[in-house]
This record gives sequence, structure tokens and C-alpha cells, in this order.
Amino acid sequence: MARDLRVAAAQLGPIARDEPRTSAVARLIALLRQAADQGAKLVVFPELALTTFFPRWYFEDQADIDSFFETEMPGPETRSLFDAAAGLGVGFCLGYAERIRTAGGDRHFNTAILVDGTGAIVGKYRKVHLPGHSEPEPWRPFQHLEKRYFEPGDLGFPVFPAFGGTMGMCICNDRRWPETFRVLGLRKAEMVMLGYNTPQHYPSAPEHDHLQDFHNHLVMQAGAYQNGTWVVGVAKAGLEEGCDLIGGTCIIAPTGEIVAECQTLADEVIVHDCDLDRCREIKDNIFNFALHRQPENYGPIAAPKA
Ligand code: CDT
Repeated sequence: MARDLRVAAAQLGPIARDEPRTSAVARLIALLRQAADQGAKLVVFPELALTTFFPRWYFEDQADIDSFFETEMPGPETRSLFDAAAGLGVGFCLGYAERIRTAGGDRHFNTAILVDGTGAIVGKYRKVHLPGHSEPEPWRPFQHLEKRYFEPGDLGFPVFPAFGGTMGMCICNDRRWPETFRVLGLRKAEMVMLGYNTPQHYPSAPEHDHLQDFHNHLVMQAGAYQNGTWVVGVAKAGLEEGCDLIGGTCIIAPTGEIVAECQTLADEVIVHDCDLDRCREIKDNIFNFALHRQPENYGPIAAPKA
């Protein structure tokens, strides 16, 4: 019998810098309801889904930076999303900026959580691969200051038993790194959920601008196939504060095939019945790790940086 999990990828259009959390959350709830109407049991939202993509600006004042971060989850402005989801019996994966207080000071992470159909947080991931730069670079048409505003995730790439399968998460730039998917694959992930904010224009290599959509699908399809896992990749898309973000939200089968894809750059839901047992087609055959991996030859992959 198939182990079907009906999953929705809930793409967001742009979020304006002055759009309040309450508005963004209302949009997420509308997408959640659309997904539930179509029978989805799990809804995947983008990276940093509660605010505009703020690393595109240089802020000197820490209070300005912190205004984009959540200190509790759910908090006063996100509680309604958890309540709506639990009321519908639908789970979700949500990206947001997380600030935690420690004895040594505040810590900032680019985070995703997995919430089950009762509204309980059952998984957390903190983005490991932070792209961009740490210092403002005025020559750029927009900044990409993730390295300044976040520290690299400290949770590794965990998997979680949930939704009848083995679930993993990563965030945006992580998808470009085969190590991300391979570590999740070694942990037997059957579905990898990820959100992204990817500008169409890449200031340090503008000759690649026309390849952004291709590279987006290339890495996610490769990650799915090479590890025999479903991949749900969800964009925040469209023209956000003068910056074009790619769309291409999609659901990818363990064979690497795209089985559902958004058609717009706006708020949009796509749904697919993901049979988690289909992972076996790949995990038991071409990428049977126990039979075919040769880790004794892979040393440099995990060696410290030179
Ligand atoms: N959000 C995020 O990680 N975006 C990057 C942009 C390119 S690097 C400046 C990405 O890998 O899509």
C-alpha cells in the first residue's frame, strides 16, 4: 500500500518592507486554507516568510535588525497561524528569523520549523550555508548581508519522524550544496522541505542571471535523485522592494522529476500526493548507500577548510 502524504507548496509573492506581520500571517493562513481545501496534510512555506527579505539592506542600528526577528514561536502575531493549522488538522513548515537570548548575548539564526497537525513544533533547522557578505558593499544594487545578520546554524541537518515518514529541512542556499542533501539522505530523509529567496540578479556574476531558474531546479532535482527523497522547494517570488526574486516553486519526486510547479510569481498553492514509499525506487537501487557508497574515498569532503 502506498504511503501517500498530500503536500502543498505555498509560494508567496513579495512582502513589502512596511507590510506588518499580521498581514503576512493572514496571507499564510489564506494559503493554508486553500491547501487544506485540496486535502493537503502538510504545507511548506518559504524562507523568512514573515517579513520582506531584509538582508538586502544595511542597517547600522541593531534595533532595526531585530525588528525582523521573532523571539518566541508562536508569538502574539503568529499564534493565529498555529491555531488555524491545528483547527484544520494540517501541519506546516515555516521559515523565519529567530533571535534567542543567552547568557553570552543574543544569537540570530535563519530558521525553519516543522509543525504537526496539532500545532506542536516537532522539528527545527537553522540555516548552515549563509551566502553573501558581512560588510556593506555599496557597489551592489542591493546587499546580501546574511553573513552579518545571522550566525551559521548549530543544529546540523537533523531528520524528524513525522507525517508518517522521515522529514528533513534545509534553507535556500543550502540547496546548492550536495553535502546538505547527502547528510539528510544518509539519515534516510524521505522528504526535504526548503524555502528560498533568490534574486534573479547575481551582482558578482551577472552573466549567470539568465541561469537562476535553471540552477534552482538543477540542484533540487539532483538532491532528490541522488538521495532518493521527495523535495518541496518553495519561493518567495516576484518584485520585492525593487529586487526581482525568482519563482519556480515545485515538488520533485525521488526520481528527480518535477511533478508540480507554480505558474506565477504571486501567492499560489500547488498540491501533490507524495508516496513516501517511492523513495525505495532509488534508495534500494542506483543509490543503495550500503551497497555502493565508497566513503573511504570521500575524506576531503568532510576535512576542515584549508
Ligand atoms: N536566501 C538565499 O540564500 N539566497 C541565495 C542568493 C544567492 S547568493 C547571494 C541563494 O542561494 O539562492
